[in-house]
Amino acid sequence: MKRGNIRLIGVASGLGAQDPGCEKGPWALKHSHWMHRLAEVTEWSDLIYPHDGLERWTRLADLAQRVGHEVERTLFDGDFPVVVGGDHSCAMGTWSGVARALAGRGPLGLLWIDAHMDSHIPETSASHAVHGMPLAALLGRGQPGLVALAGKQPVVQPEHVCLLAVRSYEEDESVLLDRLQVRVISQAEVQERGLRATLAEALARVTVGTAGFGISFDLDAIDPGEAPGVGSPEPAGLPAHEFLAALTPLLADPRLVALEIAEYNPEHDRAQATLQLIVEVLDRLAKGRGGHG
Ligand SMILES: [Mn+2]
Repeated sequence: MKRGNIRLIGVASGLGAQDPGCEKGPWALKHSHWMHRLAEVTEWSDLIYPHDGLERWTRLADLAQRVGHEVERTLFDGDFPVVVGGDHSCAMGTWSGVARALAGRGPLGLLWIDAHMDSHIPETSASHAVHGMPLAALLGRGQPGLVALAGKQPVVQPEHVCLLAVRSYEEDESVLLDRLQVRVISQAEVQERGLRATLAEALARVTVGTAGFGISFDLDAIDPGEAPGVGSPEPAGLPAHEFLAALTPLLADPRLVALEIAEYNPEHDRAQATLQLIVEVLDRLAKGRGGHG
């Protein structure tokens, strides 16, 4: 059976971030010459922009709804969705769309690769930046308009979620994830046990008892020396090369249903290092899924 194309869904929004520069990320990727080698195995949806003139929560909820519909339609067409942010608040749309598409087949597993926990609720967030909240919303916690995006809630069950490479968070986030019993693999634990062992555990977590799993990859998980093009860099992250090698089998895993790559900020990139990292991930995804990228 022919496997579907990879459809890139660019979310050109920095509405959820304090530094809105990542709104330029999808456009920069789409028009980069590095994408030429993937032209035969990928196709782009029209970039999704936030609507003007509405109140911020409403704009974010509307944006997430449109992202979710595009993701759902992509899966319905038999293609493989890759959401390219934009700030990480796009995740609320991405994974609610995937969960809807999987409904009836079983729950969604979600591997969240990120320097942060993204598990604030509005009451605990000093910045009120929504890109610090998407995982809490997907777990059914937080601003009602954002939590209800999936149509049913929560989008993911705590036991089917695993965070990896976390090294910067606030107490309230950690308390919430602990209470929900979400598995958090810190960057310190990755360093202690190794990337292969921790990724293997994470994969088990998101595949046991699920109908498929997704990967939400915040580029700030990678060491900022190698991926400087992000909005909220955190020192001492994952080494890019080793991470790519360890991630490659997951990108080829038939249980993988969608991928998200968030927080690419071309204004902070150096020598297009972050851009090239994204292209490398997409290339490995295309090869893993039987394309010829
Ligand atoms: Mn994030």
